Amino acid sequence: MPSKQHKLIVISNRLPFYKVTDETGTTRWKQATGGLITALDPVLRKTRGVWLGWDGSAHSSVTQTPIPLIDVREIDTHEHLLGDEPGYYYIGNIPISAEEVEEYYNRFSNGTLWSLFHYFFEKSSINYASWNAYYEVNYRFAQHLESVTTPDDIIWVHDFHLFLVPFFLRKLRPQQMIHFFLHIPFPHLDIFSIIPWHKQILESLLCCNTVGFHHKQYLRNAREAVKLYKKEKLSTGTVTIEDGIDTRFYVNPISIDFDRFDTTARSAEVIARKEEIRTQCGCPHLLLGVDRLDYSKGIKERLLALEHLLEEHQELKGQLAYYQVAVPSRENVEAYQTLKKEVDEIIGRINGKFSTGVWSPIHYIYNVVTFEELVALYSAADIALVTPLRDGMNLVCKEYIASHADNDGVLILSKFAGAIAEIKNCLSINPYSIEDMSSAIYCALHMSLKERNRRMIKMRRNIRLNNIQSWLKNCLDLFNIN
Ligand code: ADQ
Repeated sequence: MPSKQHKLIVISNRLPFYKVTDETGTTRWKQATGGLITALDPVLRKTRGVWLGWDGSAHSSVTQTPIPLIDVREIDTHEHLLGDEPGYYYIGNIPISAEEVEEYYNRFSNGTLWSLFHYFFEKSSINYASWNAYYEVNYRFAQHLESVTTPDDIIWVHDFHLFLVPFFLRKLRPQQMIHFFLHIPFPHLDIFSIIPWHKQILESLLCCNTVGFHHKQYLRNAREAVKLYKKEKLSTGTVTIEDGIDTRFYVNPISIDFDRFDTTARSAEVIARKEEIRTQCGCPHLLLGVDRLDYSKGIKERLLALEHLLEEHQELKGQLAYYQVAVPSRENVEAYQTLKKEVDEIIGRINGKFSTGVWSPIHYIYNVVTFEELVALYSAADIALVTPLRDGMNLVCKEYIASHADNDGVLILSKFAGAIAEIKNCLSINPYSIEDMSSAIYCALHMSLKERNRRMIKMRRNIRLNNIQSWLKNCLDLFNIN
């Protein structure tokens, strides 16, 4: 754990709490969840650290006065989503205006960077006004960081929304320890260099003491980009980077709180709910997909694979049900609105084509589900379909494994998910091939119990060992603050 004089300061686009306004107009904070929050909440509580980020709402004023730091005990919702961890930390809410929400968040972060870094360059728009807003907001984040930290603190910047924060902060604090972790893929140079501002992004990464990636290929791609960038710098002399910073690139795949999923899956309530789901499903085989509704997750292609399977194997009609749980995501971005419409249409078409009076192949849950419900769904599912077209890591496949305390279940996993490097006993597929996915599902449906157990036991051993706690420890060891 960080020592007293080296306080850990986390900065990410979103805070671990968000604001909701109820029917009476009263606004209150709610605890958000997710892998990063699970990992960092306990360490920040123990060390009285600080988490800076945005609350997700459009602010009427973004003036540069110091932001107040809020003690999380004051806003504790007593929901205990993360358990009963003692201690406390502070959050600082960085204001973003309505126009910046559109330009910095919707357009540049999600419309340009997310799409390009996931190899969807046809969905990516290059827009100078959005870049300017991204630049401004990143600058503001760095200024707030400076105002609430000391040069002895350890700053940990997370993800693509904040690529430029290290650059601005290094200018303000030449001696500061600055670390960065990228949660999405770092693409090949051919893709990365499409961004007119790719040199600024690299320059900023090279202002960090360490930069972490989920997969060795992302690290290789980043190194290639740096190599080219440094050569360009030497030949043109136009780019300046901070001298004297030795930036260490490393690979440390993020994971999940294995014990939390495992313990919940063994609880009487969740076992009862699992049985209920199986009864409601009414078929011998339950298949499951859990995703943010994002085009990178390959949901459309997966549905088409199921359609293909049912067309090829008429005998499977009435024998399987596919549950698609989708959490609404980035609903103000056009590509996501289009995707939602397409998914609705495909599901309607497939159900229309195959349903009988008593059976429908696809069940669609377009909502956030509680943690216990999620674990019950995972443990009820015979097969998990995790088929992203591209994914930095993907936590869903690890959550599915951790929820199978019965050592049963088959994981079908895309070869384009970062998680594929660690999970060897899945059925690996090409998510662009409908036939490949369809045959993998067929194979999973016919896999013997012995083979399912053999594979699941190995996968569980791996994820139990390589969990969120070990991910965090590896990072903190690198920062020399354990
Ligand atoms: P995401 O793209 O959000 O994360 P992922 O890693 O799959 O993708 O995490 C999604 C999370 O949302 C999972 O924890 C899952 O349980 C939860 N979830 C999904 N649907 C839900 C629903 N309907 N209800 C409740 N919870 C739901 C980014 C990168 C990933 C990387 C992570 C962490 O894109 O590649 O793994 O960060 O670094």
